[in-house]
Amino acid sequence: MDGTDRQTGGEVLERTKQKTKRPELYKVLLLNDDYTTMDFVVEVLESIFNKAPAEAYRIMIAVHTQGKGLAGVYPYDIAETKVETVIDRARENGFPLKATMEPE
Ligand code: TYC
Repeated sequence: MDGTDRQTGGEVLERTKQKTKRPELYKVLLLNDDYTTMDFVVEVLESIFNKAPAEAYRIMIAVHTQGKGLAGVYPYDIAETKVETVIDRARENGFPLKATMEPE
């Protein structure tokens, strides 16, 4: 489907734009590793994902024990920027912390 298919309806030929919509919202996930400090992950969750301290700690422990965890849900462009910001901040501080995004 290329979005230009003719659709017949009686005498009338219409060319209907087919919109390929990507999902509205994406989950941003943090991944566990053995080297990033717990304090740094809590700081990331507070400063980049606007979590309150207790919630940031809860998410960090969930990632630590379960391998990955939900940091937030955002429209595509914002999710992408959050992932980049996490990775940039981690690298600046010498940590291998990873973040990924997936459709909600
Ligand atoms: N596992 C890390 C440690 O024991 C802590 C950690 C938590 C690292 C969450 C990454 O996304 C992460 N220091």
